[in-house]
Amino acid sequence: MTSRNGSRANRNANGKVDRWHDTYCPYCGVGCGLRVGVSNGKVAKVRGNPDHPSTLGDLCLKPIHLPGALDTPDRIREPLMRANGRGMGMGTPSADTGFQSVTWEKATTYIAEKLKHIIEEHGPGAVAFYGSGQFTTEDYYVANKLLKGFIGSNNFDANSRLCMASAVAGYVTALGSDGPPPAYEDIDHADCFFLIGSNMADCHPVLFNRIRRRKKSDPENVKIIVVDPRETRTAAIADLFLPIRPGSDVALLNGMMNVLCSDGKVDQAFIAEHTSGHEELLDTIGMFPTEAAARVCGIDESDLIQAARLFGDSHGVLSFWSMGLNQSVNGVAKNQAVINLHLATGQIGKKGSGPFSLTGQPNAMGGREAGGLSHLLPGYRTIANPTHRQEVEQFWGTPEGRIAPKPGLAAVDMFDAAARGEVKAMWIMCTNPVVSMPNIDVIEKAMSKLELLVVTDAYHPTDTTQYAHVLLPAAQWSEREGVMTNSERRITYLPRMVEPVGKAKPDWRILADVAAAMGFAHDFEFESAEDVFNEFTQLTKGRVCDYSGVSVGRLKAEGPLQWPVPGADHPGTARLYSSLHDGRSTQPGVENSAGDGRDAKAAAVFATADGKAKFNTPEFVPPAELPNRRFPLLLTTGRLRNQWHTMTRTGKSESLMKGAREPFLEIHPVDAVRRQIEEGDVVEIRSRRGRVWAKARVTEKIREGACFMPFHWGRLAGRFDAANNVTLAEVDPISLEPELKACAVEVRLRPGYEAIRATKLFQGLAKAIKR
Ligand SMILES: Nc1nc2c(c(=O)[nH]1)N[C@H]1C(S)=C(S)[C@@H](COP(=O)(O)OP(=O)(O)OC[C@H]3O[C@@H](n4cnc5c(=O)[nH]c(N)nc54)[C@H](O)[C@@H]3O)O[C@H]1N2
Ligand SMILES: Nc1nc2c(c(=O)[nH]1)N[C@H]1C(S)=C(S)[C@@H](COP(=O)(O)OP(=O)(O)OC[C@H]3O[C@@H](n4cnc5c(=O)[nH]c(N)nc54)[C@H](O)[C@@H]3O)O[C@H]1N2
Ligand code: SF4
Ligand SMILES: [Mo]
Repeated sequence: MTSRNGSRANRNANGKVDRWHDTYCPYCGVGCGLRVGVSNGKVAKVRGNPDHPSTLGDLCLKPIHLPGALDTPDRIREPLMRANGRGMGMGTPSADTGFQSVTWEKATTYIAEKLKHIIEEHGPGAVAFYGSGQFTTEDYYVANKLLKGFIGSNNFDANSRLCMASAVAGYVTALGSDGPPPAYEDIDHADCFFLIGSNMADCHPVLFNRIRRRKKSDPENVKIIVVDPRETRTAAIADLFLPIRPGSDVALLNGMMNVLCSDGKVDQAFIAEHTSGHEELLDTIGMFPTEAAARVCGIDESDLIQAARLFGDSHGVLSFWSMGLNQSVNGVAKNQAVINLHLATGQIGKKGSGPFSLTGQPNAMGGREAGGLSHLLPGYRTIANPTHRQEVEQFWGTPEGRIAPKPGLAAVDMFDAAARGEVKAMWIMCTNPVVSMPNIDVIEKAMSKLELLVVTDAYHPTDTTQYAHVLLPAAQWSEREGVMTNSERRITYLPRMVEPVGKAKPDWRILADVAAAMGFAHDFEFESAEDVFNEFTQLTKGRVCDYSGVSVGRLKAEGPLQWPVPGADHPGTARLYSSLHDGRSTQPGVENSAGDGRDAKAAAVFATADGKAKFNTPEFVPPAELPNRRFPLLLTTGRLRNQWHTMTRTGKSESLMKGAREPFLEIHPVDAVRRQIEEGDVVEIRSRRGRVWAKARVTEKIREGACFMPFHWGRLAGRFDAANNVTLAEVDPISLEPELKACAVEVRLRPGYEAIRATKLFQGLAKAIKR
């Protein structure tokens, strides 16, 4: 009864829905398949799509509330420009409406002329684009093609820099290529889950439910280890919970490796045939006796040893991780240290096993494949590689040498350069950096320094749109078609289900129009998103992330496909590196050794020079800012179950807002008592960079010495509501991902709050006496 081609007539009794479409969730990287009911030209109902192979109809609360958030009064309906061409200065009131509506033609011409002028005067390096893992693959592709291939600036970066960059670097340095090896179906086969730095229960709920079902199906034999400084809802299902000190993961992981080695729980044959660097690793690991490692982590040595034994004794271990590892100055090493555990035990490429880094955003994965960071080119190519640059230049038909040989600016550096006046023009699309970047003071400074700030968003005002000189209306989810790829490498087509509000257009289309206005019309002649996708897939042919067998037609007819899909009749690939275990090398992008006279089992499987995965020697580096007498607590930041990032959509739902209407701080009772802080008090959290106010939640679920705050609120909500007022922009030296999970703070009652508390106390007493 269901056709997968995006639409079907409604045959059930629900008279209100005119038609149903199969699509994909615009929120997290689980990438659930949705079935969406449209009524009178509006999205009316959101359900799970039981035919989507990744999630089989499961979904969480967030997308169910999308209908009320899509066509709201604060949607941008037309292109807007400042009357005087200037943006707001710092500290200008937020509800400013000094915008005039203009035609698309006027906005596009203005942007193109202004960009050309800035490039002539200051060179292409003065231009930067900042995009998003919520882009479609087509948006990513066109933005990168324009900036890197035609303007000649590599300054395209995305919010994925704050998110996945450490995972990308971890995979590349260990396996020779990016790309998470396992699939979701491995959950049903694993007997050990190692969840580290990930609050899956709140942030990847549908996958978490699948793990929970697996545990329930065999509670005795399936073991779950959770590593997090906070006792989250994820920790509630753990057999072993390790509440480590923020930032101490490498010590833990190296300590576990030590146990595996000394217990003889490693797979010697696998190590010998398929890996390099194990000897060097052993030398470093020797420096992590379990006792010292446990001390660094602030946990019992016996717990560390038990974690290693659960890992080493299992048949299939799946590790899941996300921001607790990635957002750290030690982020790449943390990724490498997890992958090492899998290489040492041969727990990769086989059913029920593997190192699985979770993507945060719905298309963070597609962005990686489209080359959506400042050091990447499409098809898992890199800027630094001259052959890769040449291949892409030839394909794009752009002059040789047009792609600049050096990686562009990564997010933190990009905004710093703008604040210094070096980057003159910035185009921000599909992200809200004035809330989500660390140390907002610097970001605000950058915003007000720019000569040209173009922002494309669906809503206004946001913390970022209020600074724009030119504000462009984006057609958002449901109003534009495109392709996205989820955490398990599965590619889903999203149909356009309703008309865009007002004059809104898809991001890729706006970019292509500006490209044409700059004089590149011939190279951006895309009629549809499908045209863009078809061009992109050709650039992946023969690469590890091979999409060459994928077409929009196929996705509509057959449903979602998992890359690599190296041919039009190839069914897609559940698991990377599976040939490790069956003696055949079928990994695309890598030599197949069949017939070359070598032992098939020792075939080159990984995309490294010698075909072997590499043990790196991750070194423990403590957080950039350690507690001291002035700032004695370590603040970590993160997410809430019912909110999405800067709340431009989830914040519009009354039921999603329930339970968390204002910023709060989780603090341990011992730390609270020391500061005379009680449950519900409004506190001020100060760091070297700024301050933020929040309601205290006194709880033993956070480690003593640490505290936690969600980062969803920005300054538009209240000047002192933004967690990123206090965070620091120190980055991992390899991935350039900022340390959003640890900064030194002090907490006290908010100045002036004591009087309020006294009054409250008095009123309470008065009430009690009356009764
Ligand atoms: N509801 C909801 N879901 C989301 C999102 C959302 O905004 N809301 N956003 C999506 C996106 S883009 C992302 S990136 C993912 C993020 O998904 P997660 O990474 O699961 O979410 P976070 O809350 O950022 O952080 C995860 C955990 O890391 C822990 N942590 C902090 N410091 C450390 C440390 O040093 N070591 C370890 N081991 N753990 C530490 C925190 O206590 C927290 O529980 O979620 C996605 N899903
Ligand atoms: N302190 C702290 N800070 C963090 C993190 C943390 O854990 N702690 N996590 C970081 C991470 S992992 C991430 S991913 C970021 C996320 O941070 P952001 O990307 O800044 O957050 P979003 O609210 O998702 O921003 C998306 C914006 O795009 C708009 N939008 C929606 N659909 C479309 C569309 O189709 N086109 C266009 N052009 N716009 C659209 C939305 O209205 C919204 O304004 O935050 C980072 N910041
Ligand atoms: S788990 Fe993620 S992808 Fe699935 S419905 Fe929830 S937010 Fe959407
Ligand atoms: Mo993210």
